[in-house]
Amino acid sequence: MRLQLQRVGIAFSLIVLLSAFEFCTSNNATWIGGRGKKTRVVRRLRKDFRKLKKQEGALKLIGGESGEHEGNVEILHDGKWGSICDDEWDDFEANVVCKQLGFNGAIKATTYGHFGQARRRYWMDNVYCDGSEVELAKCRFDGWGISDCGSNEAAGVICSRDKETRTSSPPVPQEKSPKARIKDTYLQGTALRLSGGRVHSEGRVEIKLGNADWGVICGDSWSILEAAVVCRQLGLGYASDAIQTNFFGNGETIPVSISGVQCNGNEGNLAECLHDKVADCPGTAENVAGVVCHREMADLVFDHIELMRTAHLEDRQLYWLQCAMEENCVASQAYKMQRESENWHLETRRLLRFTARILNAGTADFRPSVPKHLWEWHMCHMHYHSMEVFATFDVIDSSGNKVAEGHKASFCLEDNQCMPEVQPRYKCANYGDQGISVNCSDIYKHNIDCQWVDISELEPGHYTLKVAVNPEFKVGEMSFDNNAAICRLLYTETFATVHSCIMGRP
Ligand SMILES: *[C@@H]1O[C@H](CO)[C@@H](O)[C@H](O)[C@H]1NC(C)=O
Ligand SMILES: *[C@@H]1O[C@H](CO)[C@@H](O)[C@H](O)[C@H]1NC(C)=O
Ligand SMILES: [Ca+2]
Repeated sequence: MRLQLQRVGIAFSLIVLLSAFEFCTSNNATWIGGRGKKTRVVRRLRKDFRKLKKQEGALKLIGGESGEHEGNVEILHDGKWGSICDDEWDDFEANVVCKQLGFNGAIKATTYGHFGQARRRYWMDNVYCDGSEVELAKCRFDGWGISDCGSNEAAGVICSRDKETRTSSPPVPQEKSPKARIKDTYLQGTALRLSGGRVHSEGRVEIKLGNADWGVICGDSWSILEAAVVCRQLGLGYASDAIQTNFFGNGETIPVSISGVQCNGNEGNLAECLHDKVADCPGTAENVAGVVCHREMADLVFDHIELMRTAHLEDRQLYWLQCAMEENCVASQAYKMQRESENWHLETRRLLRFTARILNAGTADFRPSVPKHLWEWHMCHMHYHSMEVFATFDVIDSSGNKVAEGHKASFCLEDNQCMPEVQPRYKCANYGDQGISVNCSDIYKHNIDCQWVDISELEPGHYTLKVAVNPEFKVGEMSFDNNAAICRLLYTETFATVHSCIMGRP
């Protein structure tokens, strides 16, 4: 990176120098002869400069089977293409990649060499984007070429197929197809059934709209919230999975009836939910909504009383936060200090610490969304991480903007405290099984690493603190209405209090 910057830097200084020269001497006739030559040099330098700028950080997709919109991601650095490791790779990074390549966004982030093994050395590992970056190289990562990944860990993307129309005028906001309530569009009523499953509590979702034939539902944007409504309506309990697949039979033979179905998750009938007025379903055959329902289900409840009781400030030197930095638990400003200052480890960060206590009040164990063989070993904290985003901590200002960065640390799920007659069963140590048993709590005490929000850049004032577990609804639960604590945060120069918490959705 440094080398590249130098080259860009030199080219840039030369342009400045020559332009200045041109200005000083432009009145002197004897220079006219040399000027043509000089202009050419300037022009060439400018062109080289543009070329350098264009190439460094450029992306391409490799190994996709059904088009240019998918593949493993490769990035150009220092004139050479390299692969990207899939550690910490998720929708945020995939979106930045797809947008940089001119697509509207990502349908999916792929991992474990979905599009084949990495063909080249890894240029980037542990990439972390907050979603606002215009190119992948602007996201945080371990440094060019620093990686501990095997060749089967190539990161990839599947981008939304319609290319953004590139115009010179400022981009027009993408027009979302308008939505309407299903029951308002199909006044003759609707019916629902599952088909193609191995058991009756799973399958692709089929819907009958009025007198029309049975059809399937487009899998785009299909989530556990919509699946929960289907399971409830059919009397099958709770949704443990929302699937976008043709696994439950060949979707091609059945027409897609509706797309863009969107529920709050608490509706009793899918007809209460919204859908696209004009159906639009890219990749129809492999993109059919399915569900898996279960009668017994976990239900995480976040303990907001414990949060209020334990919240406090701590100022800590970066020297003590190196493990935390490795796990992306501090704000980006800290990484900037590390890059720019020799004595970065003497700088202090201000942390808002608190205890997160999460009870499973459901009827089934809460298990991580990622199977054990895919867990990530985190050297710093000496345990495996089983879930990419188990909890989010956000500080929000009065206009609704996130002002302190949430973090992306994963968690190690275990039974820390159980009700009297319940035996704890999940333990992180020794590659133990991870999970939270019914009537047990997983507790992240305020004094452990990463159990904080980095508020060093925050101005004193009144804010909202929002702490949420299972925020992306990756694992099914009985209810998501008790997964978040939404609290008031008063922050002065010297202290912070968290109060007036209410329970809510992530
Ligand atoms: C132009 O440059 C010549 C030689 O470098 C110098 O002798 C002369 O004084 C300059 N004339 C003006 C108008 O700057
Ligand atoms: C969990 O606790 C609730 C209420 O205290 C109780 O009704 C339920 O039977 C318990 N479940 C298990 C599996 O211990
Ligand atoms: Ca819950």
